[in-house]
Amino acid sequence: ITIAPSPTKPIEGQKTGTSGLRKKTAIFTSENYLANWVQSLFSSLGSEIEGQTICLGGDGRYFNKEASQIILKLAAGNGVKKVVVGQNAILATPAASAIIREQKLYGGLIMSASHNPGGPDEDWGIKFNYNSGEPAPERITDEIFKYTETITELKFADIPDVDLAVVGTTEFDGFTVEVVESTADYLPLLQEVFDFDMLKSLISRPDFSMKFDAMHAVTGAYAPKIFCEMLGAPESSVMNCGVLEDFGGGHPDPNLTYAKELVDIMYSGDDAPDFGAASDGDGDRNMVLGKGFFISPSDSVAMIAANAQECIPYFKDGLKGVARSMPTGGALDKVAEKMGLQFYEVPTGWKFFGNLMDDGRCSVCGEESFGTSSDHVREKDGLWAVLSWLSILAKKNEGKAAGEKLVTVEDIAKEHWAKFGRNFFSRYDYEGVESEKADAMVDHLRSVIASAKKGDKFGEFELDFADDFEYTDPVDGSVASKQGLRFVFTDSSRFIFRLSGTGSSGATIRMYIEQYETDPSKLEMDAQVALKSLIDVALETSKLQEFSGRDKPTVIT
Ligand code: VG1
Ligand code: CO
Repeated sequence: ITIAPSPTKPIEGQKTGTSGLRKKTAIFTSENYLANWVQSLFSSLGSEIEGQTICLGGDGRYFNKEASQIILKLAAGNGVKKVVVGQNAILATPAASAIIREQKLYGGLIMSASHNPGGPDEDWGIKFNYNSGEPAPERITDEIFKYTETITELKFADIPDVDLAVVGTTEFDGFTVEVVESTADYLPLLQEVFDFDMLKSLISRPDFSMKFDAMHAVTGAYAPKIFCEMLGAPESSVMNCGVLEDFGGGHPDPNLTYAKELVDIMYSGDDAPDFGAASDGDGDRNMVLGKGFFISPSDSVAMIAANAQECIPYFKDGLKGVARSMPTGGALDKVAEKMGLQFYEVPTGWKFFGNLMDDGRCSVCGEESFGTSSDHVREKDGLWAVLSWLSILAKKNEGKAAGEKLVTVEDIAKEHWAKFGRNFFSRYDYEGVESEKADAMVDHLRSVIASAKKGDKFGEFELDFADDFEYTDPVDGSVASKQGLRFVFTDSSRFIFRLSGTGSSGATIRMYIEQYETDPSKLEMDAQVALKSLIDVALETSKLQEFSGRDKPTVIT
């Protein structure tokens, strides 16, 4: 291979956020923008990367195909020996994690802006996952950023574009590209984790129906195969499974606002399917619904954890421990307490779970942002969460005669609340706020925290403490600070504010509200009603409306 180095100059602002580098597509397609970041990644890894194998794939969004060719040339030019690429450059985020782990690769590159819309006028993104399949830790992303500030040269290999549409191997002198099916390693892994025969016995029942919405994003390359071909669901059980470069113009974020098509179907009355689910752009998020019933993600992880050992073969020996991100509702805490499991609270973003899993401390973890997964990979995994819920339903309905009433998603949730109490949870997102206004609100909240003391009254709530969340990793001692402003009250109610780190422009303010309830007469209340007074207190304390000029959120979860 000959290298045809090309000169370049540093480009400002290539700093990684919560999950990789995300910008408007037009920024990424501007001269050398992507190449600079990828070269900086390889440079920061130095001689470590030489002779190694990595994987490459993405969520199928606009620019992924062109980006793949740029990345392959840089990989070859920087001494990478081999790149395993998903067919048509498609790999769901958890599938990439599975490939890295299964094939013991050095790492992988995932081209995705996740739940952000795609297309020439929308978003693009990229992230690096390391050798246990986890999103690169901050020590690596910080290093990449340093290189982006001083970069002078791009080490392109002089090789032609590789056809990524055909499964097979292309050999160059000292560099190999292997195109694999998008389901490679991942599907076999899911078959090990779950009992597919048991799942099939539920899904093929005439008195059970489901609907999975791929939102025209990456799980479209997986769902028909898993649910229809392997588990026997009719074709009508999956929707929007064509993987489109612009996700059909939609916002591939599985929540009550952006997955409206599915939500309407699930709330259409008695004829609605018994189970509904959706996944995001890159297949790491999930939303789970019953017939006319929404499972909040904070509850979902807790309910999966509580039922895992009984219903999912992978967990037959019990869980090693559980973890959630700080803003996630505390339902999981209650499960850990009752079941005597190790419990961890980490900052937002999946990268913090990896160390705990590698160290054997945690099996199941989740975030309120529709992310749930386990240590079968080192990413959140939308299809895993969906199959987990289906496994719980399958187990609870095993042996039921035709026509007998089936245990529903709603039954499972209500039974859980009766046993553990209910953590009412809601998140308000204010998208597209001007950055200065959002920053001013954060400054204001910091000053409130600075003068707050235990016992202070916030409406009817008495303060226990208020702080800016800081996390010390119990495995490697690394510290992540300024991870969210939280106000915790003596009855364990909380509200939390943080700014999103996954946007491509402007600011998104996230407000998280939580209240714990054990009174049986209140367990089935609507979350918005139950949380009303705390929401009012949070809005008042933050002066959110005053600072942002917004009188209502863009998305409510
Ligand atoms: C959001 C979520 C966070 C999640 C991250 C990546 O981050 O809040 O929980 O891990 O997205 O999800 P932020 O910084 O915007 O709040 V995904 O599906 O992009 O990989
Ligand atoms: Co995602």
